Amino acid sequence: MKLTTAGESHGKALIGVIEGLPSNLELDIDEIDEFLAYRQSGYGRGARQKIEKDKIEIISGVRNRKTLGSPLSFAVLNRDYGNWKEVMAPEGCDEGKKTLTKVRPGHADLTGMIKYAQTDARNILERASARETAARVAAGVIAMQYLRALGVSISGYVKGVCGIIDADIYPFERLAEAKKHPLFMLNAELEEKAVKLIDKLKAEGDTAGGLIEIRIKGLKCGFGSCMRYSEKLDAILCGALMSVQAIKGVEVGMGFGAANLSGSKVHDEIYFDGKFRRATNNAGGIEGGMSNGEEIVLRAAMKPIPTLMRGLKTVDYITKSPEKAASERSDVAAICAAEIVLESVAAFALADVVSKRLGGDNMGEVIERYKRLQEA
Ligand code: EPS
Repeated sequence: MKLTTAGESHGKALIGVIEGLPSNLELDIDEIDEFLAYRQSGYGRGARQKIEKDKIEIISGVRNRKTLGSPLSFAVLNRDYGNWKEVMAPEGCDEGKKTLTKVRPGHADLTGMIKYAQTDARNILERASARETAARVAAGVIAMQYLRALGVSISGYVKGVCGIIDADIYPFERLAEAKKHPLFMLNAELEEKAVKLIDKLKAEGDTAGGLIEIRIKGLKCGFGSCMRYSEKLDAILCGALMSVQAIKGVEVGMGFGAANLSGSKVHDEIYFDGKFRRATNNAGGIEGGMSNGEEIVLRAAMKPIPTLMRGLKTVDYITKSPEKAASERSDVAAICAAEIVLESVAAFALADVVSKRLGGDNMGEVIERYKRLQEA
């Protein structure tokens, strides 16, 4: 399964093309729109989200809400394009308006300008922008629906905001509740603190990042490979999470914590009760690069948004003089958006792994082949 995305943040639309979907997958289009709305939500988002009302428009590959097995293409229109047409229109526009040369530390601006030989960071930031993730969410929800047909579910929540960390461990069934909360956190007291912190950072013209946990339940053992490094499930899933804007660290299960403990405190002891099971899940559901049948647990660290209203020190790319970095409007925190995006990219990456192992031209075939696999 392959996804190509296209589209600029203030261009006409975000576009996605998915290749490799089997036929007869029943799509819940309302759910796709629901996730697109979740991606726009969350405390700390900026004014742009009041303009956009993201919705998927499926263009091909689906008839009467069922996939045809042909490439599925879709668009998520940018409402803001109406306000940006005169500086963004592919058919001709005034490039001199809305230029950005006071490059923002932490953003793609400076390196992108050098690499792509541009004198206006707009030609970089329009694509580097996290608005691109709307297309990845739309595709990711389709992947979730493919996985759900096999009994595999994905969920997640925000575990921390700018140092306010929820150390509790929650059962999978509770995670969905998080989306009803302003910061997708499950501990109301910590969330209230985080909301106050975001208010403070906003007043100071500053921004926040955070920590997100993604979990996958119901995946049978043996997805991934211990034979070919390029097919290791942990590497594939972590690569997918790291491909999301602003993600700077990822871990599986106990992750970085495992480096500080001895083997007897890390490795999950095995028992048999009709199925092979582990007494704990420090491995996060992946051993030897393969799913082991336990829940998959992934965590990702998001850096603070690099557009600060107070502007960090930088230089102007053209004049080379010291300046404050550019800022027009910005999110203070986009941690909830990131949570939705991470669920989506994990789903898409996993659907690709599953479809490579199972093949299948239609959903009936895929489901039948999955059923035949040993549980654990
Ligand atoms: C972004 C800057 C902001 C965000 C945007 C990502 O956009 P604008 O410059 O138009 O205010 O709101 O994210 C989205 C538009 C979105 O839908 O996620 C950036 O610089 O990455």
